[in-house]
Amino acid sequence: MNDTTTINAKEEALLARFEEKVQNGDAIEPRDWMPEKYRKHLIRQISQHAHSEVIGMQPEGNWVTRAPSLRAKQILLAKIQDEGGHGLYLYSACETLGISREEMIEQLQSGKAKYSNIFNYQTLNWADIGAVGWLVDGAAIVNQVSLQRTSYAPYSRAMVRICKEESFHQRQGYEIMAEMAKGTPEQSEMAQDALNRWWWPSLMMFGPHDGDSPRSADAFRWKIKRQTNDELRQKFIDKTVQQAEVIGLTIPDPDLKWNEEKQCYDYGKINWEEFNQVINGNGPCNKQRIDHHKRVHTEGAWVREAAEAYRLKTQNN
Ligand code: BYC
Repeated sequence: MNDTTTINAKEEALLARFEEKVQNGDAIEPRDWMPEKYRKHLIRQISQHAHSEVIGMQPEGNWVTRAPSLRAKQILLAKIQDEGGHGLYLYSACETLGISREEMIEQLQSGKAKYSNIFNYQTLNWADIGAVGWLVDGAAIVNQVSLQRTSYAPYSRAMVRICKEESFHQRQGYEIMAEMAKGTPEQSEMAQDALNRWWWPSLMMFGPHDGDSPRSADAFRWKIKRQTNDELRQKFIDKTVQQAEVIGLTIPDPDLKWNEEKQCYDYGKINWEEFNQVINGNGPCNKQRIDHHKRVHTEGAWVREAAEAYRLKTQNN
C-alpha cells in the first residue's frame, strides 16, 4: 500500500463518519472534520447571509432622520442596530470555517459574494419602512426558523438568537402598515402602494423555484437547508395573505387563489428575469449600496486600527 492509498482510505473513513453524523442529525462543530465542499458551501451561504444583514441596514437607515415620531425613531434605531448585530454573529460563525472577516468584506465589495436581492430596492417613504419590516423580516423569519436546525452548529446557534429578535422586527413593520392602512385615504394608499412594490421582490428572497436551484442538492444532502425554497415561500405567502386581509390591504397578485385541495394559496408568476438582473448587480440600488459600504468601511478604518492597537497592547502586558 502506498501513501496515496493510505490517505485516500483515511479520507474515505472520515467522509463516511461525517455523512453518518449528518444523517443522524448530529451537529457539526468547527473542530470536526468536514469535506471541503461542505465548508465552501457554508462559507458562501453564511457570508452572503451576513452581508445581507449589514447591507440591509442601509435602506432602513435612510429613514432614521425622518421617522414620524420619537417612538418610531427609537424603534427603528433599535431594529437597525439589531441587524448590525446579526451581521456580526454571522461573520463570527463564518470565521470558524477558516475565512477572515477581511476576505469576506473584499468578496462583498468586489461583487464576488452576493447579498439578498431585496436590499437593492429603494425605500421611498415611511410606508416602505413598514413594508420592509412586515414582508422582508417576515420572509427572513420563515427562512431562519427553518435554518435553526441547520447542520453546522455555529450557524444554527446564530439563527436561534437572530430569530428571537426578528419577530420583534416583523411586528414593528406590521404595526406601521396597520396604522397607515386605517389612517387618512392618502396614508392607506401609501401602505397599499408599498405592498404593491415590495410583494414580488419579497417572494424572490426565497431563491429560484426548486427545479432551478443549483445549490439545493448539496444543501439537502448535508442538511444545511431543511426545507426547499418553494416550501418556505409557500409558508410565507399563506401566512402573509391572512395578515393583509386583517388590515384591509390587497396582495397585488390577480392569480392568488385559495386551493382547497392543497390547502394553500396558488400564486402568479414571479419575474425571474428581474431577480437575475438584481442579484447580478443590475438592480435599482446595487451600485449605491456597495459604494456606500466602501465609503463607510474606509472611513471606519481608524476604529479597526485602534481596536487592533488595543489588542496588541493588552496582549503584550
Ligand atoms: N438574493 O441554488 P439557490 C436579512 C442566489 S434577510 C440574492 O437556491 P441557495 C434581513 C444564490 O446565492 C436575507 N441571491 O441557492 C432581513 C445562488 O447564487 P450563488 C438574508 C440569491 O443558497 C431584514 C443562486 O441564486 N437571508 O438578512 O441554496 C432586515 C441560486 O440559488 C437569492 C439569507 O441569506 C436572493 N434572495 O438558496 C435586514 C438566508 N436567492 O451563491 C436583514 C440564508 C438565491 O451560487 N440563505 N440567490 O452565486 C439561504 O437560505 C439560501 O442561501 C437562499 C438561496 C434561500 C437565499
